[in-house]
Amino acid sequence: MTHSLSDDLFARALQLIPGGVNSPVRAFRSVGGAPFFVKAARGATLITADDRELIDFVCTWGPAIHGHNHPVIKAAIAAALENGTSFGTPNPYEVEMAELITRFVPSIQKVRMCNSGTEATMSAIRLARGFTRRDKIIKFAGCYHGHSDSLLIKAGSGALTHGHPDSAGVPASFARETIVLPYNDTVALDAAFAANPGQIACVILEPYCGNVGFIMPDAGYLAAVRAVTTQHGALLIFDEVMTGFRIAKGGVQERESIVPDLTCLGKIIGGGLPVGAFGGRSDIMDCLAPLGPVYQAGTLSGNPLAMAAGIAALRLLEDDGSGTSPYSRLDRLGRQVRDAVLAAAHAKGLPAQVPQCGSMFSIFFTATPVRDYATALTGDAKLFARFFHACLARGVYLAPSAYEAGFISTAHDGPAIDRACEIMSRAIAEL
Ligand code: KE4
Repeated sequence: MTHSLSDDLFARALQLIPGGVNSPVRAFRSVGGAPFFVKAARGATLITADDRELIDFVCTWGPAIHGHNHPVIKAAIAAALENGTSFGTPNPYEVEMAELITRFVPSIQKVRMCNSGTEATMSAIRLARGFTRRDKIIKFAGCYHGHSDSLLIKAGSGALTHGHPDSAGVPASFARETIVLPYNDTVALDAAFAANPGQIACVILEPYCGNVGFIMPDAGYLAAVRAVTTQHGALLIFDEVMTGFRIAKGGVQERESIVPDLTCLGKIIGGGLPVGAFGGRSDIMDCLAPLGPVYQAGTLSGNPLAMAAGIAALRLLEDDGSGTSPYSRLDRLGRQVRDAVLAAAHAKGLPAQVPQCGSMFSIFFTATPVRDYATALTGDAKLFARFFHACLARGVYLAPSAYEAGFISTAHDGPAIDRACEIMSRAIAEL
């Protein structure tokens, strides 16, 4: 076994950083083995500390929709850097970002920037509780909204009862306020509202799930969630941290013609730098300090470098100089991956589901159609781990978990997608 620079770096990291990583999923715990370290990235490619080039289907978990280190985004950051890194005051970039977000996503009448998706969803929940003066919230099994206490909760026994902590350190009193239900189940949702009349502040969901693998809603499900929240005076929060500007310029809410009350954003709007945002109806957003009683703040919120990068990324979604919409190209690339994997699995006699929409996809080795957390678990995670490493050995990096989504960038268009599909097909054939 050759000794690698990544091995050396990981050994040093393990001494000083819990698990050797600054975010758990990077540790490869669910697929086994040790993570590689990346020293550079460009286009569809990661360059590891040992100079291996990998075709990347993680895209830094979503932000790199234009590929890594896009020259236009890089130039925007460099230009902003000439004037400093952070002012702690309002700056022109924040206004331009707010104008772009509210134009791309019309349900967002006002928006507040923050520094991560976790901050965005945590703040949106607090705002919903403050606006409705209710304490309970509903989330769905398999949906991940970052690591704030109220959202690290899984279904208690009998999903209608209160949740219990999904992490040590979350007080039971917090968990009791979070109801966890099955996704794609309108009966459970109606029952939860009936069992908690006048107590539910909001329903938060990933309208297309990207943290349990990729799962799309049944026809009519999102409309049913919208109807029941309106009926009971609860707010509907779309967590589009992952799907925002990726599934469509206006996110899932544009594609599905659903108008949520609040939307959480992140990833793409930072162009690769740390950003989150939440926004929605003005009457709700105006409850935020300094106007209203709901407090929310952030030292680096609206940071000029992050705003400049995000503005460049959003503008490229309108026109990246290719003469065609990035979304039609991204969907073609997504279908190419889906078709290649399904064909290879079929040839091998392996049951597989490859849900895909645009540039998001995932691969479940199961014969069961995957429509929620329970059916996602029917996927053979051990087989996925073998597939993951077979691809990695041949130069393709998939998300290091059977329960994550894959992401494609416009930079994959061309030789990279063809080579990646060939590698994934061969990896399946040799499983
Ligand atoms: P961050 O706090 O990681 O910026 O965002 C949290 C978050 C909120 N909502 C959705 C729908 C998300 O997907 C995320 C974060 N996604 C994970 C990927 N599964 C980030 C990767 C990680 O945790 O390292």
